[in-house]
Amino acid sequence: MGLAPTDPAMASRAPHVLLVNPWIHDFAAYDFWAKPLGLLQLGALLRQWGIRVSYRDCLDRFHPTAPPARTDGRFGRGPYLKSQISKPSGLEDVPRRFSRYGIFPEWFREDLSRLFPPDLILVTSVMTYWWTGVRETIQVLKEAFPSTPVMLGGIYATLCLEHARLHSGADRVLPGPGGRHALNLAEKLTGRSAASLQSESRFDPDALDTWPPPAFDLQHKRSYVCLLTAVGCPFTCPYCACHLLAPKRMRRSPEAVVEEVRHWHQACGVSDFALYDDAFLVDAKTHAIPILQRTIAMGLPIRFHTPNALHIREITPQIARLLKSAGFETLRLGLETAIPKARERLDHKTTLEEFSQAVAYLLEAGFHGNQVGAYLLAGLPGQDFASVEASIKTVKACGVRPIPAYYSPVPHTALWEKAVRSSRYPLDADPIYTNNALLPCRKEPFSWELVSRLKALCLV
Ligand code: B12
Ligand code: SF4
Repeated sequence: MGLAPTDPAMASRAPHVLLVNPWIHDFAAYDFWAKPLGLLQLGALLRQWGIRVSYRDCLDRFHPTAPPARTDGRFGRGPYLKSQISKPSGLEDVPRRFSRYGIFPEWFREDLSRLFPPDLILVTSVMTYWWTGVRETIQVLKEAFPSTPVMLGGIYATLCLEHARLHSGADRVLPGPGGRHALNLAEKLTGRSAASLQSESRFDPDALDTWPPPAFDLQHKRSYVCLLTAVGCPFTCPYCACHLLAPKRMRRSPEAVVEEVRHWHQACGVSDFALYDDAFLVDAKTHAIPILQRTIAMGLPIRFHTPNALHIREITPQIARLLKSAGFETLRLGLETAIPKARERLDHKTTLEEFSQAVAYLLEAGFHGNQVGAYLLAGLPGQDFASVEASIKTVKACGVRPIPAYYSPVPHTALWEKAVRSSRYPLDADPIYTNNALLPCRKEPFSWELVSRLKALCLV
């Protein structure tokens, strides 16, 4: 990627698209295996149609101007740079510092000044409550390239479409999955028909195996790579927007997944892989099991992490053994609550019996209790914190780590209306209030005392 002064090749006539991963504005942020996978997928698609792609990552921990990056979080994770900024209006009374996470604005401006002006800029977005970071990024892009159209997509853009149209500063907001958008944009940029682009690349937006591997090579460094083996989930949990973000379940072939892993390991020395799937273990017989078996057969010294949680119900003794042999290092399970009544009301993805059974299988397979974490939702509308404390104790009693997942209300989910009614903030007026760090659905103001108590209880 070009931080070097403008590459003369850039001045040639092939269309040029700049991809941008925006800053995060938040009370806290850390690179827990967080990469703009969707944006890098679009980059790979555009490139294969002959479009020149540049990439600027406002969250780059390995920026050439930065001091050597710390990866003290292990397995490739680590802290972002940060600069304190003023709190957004409405949050002035929160007793926490608010920061811009990522590279300093002057570095970003300098990087942009070295680029040949792009024909189009694509900006991604993730958490709804990070939207002010998106807006600031777009402001800087507009100063640098006033006549280049800026298009915004991604999760915030999809979940808060009208808000993004009004407030992000983008010229257009393109919600939903990106494959078709990429094709339409490539058609306009290259002047070729979508049909000819598709037949040349055999690309079908609805067939994941026809997508090229995400363009992780555009990053300065790959301390880990994120993998997506399938999109979509058969469940519709009331707190989750998966059904909206990935309405159709699509899987890649086990061969393609394993080849991608081999490629990143052999070509770039990547040892850590974070699985972004919503439902990796669903239909395991034809999906996860062959992927795990092929991974084991490759015999590479690699590790896998599942920050996005595995489905507890699908964990059998065989799957537990395969996960262990394939090099799974960090396992997260989507338990959400361990209170029997609350469990039944919350979702249908697991039961407490299935949880303790799955944990037993994992421990028998050789996982250490510290490697296995159970996410517990905290701060749900009307939730009593004593129940979170009780869940923590139950999880600990099973011999694995409880991990509180502070609830972030998500528009268009079944729980949204209740969240809006129970929040002390006007959630539907501004996505900034959906920040899980605020515990926005509690009537009482944010309390360090409560968060510290939960943290202390979770210590093993
Ligand atoms: C992976 C993931 C994470 C990763 C980090 C992801 C990241 N990059 O930061 C981890 C595990 C760390 C994480 C953590 C959390 N997450 Co999360 N996470 C996801 C997940 C499962 C997948 C996101 C993803 O990368 N998908 C794969 C890529 C390929 O998709 P994509 O980025 O959407 O890109 C596609 C399109 O959007 C589009 N596109 C993207 N960019 C662009 C740009 C343009 C111009 C165009 C045209 C198109 C386009 O094209 C792509 C291909 O189709 C989503 C759920 C989901 N299914 O989307 C939840 C989700 C985003 N997470 C969510 C939540 C709640 C959280 C947590 C708060 C959980 C908790 N309580 O602790 C934390 C917060 C972390 C923090 N503060 O840093 C919520 C969002 C909440 C919100 N209010 O926004 C989601 C939606 C899940 C849910 N509950 O519904 N998460
Ligand atoms: S099982 Fe997980 S990914 Fe699927 S809908 Fe429920 S929370 Fe979302």
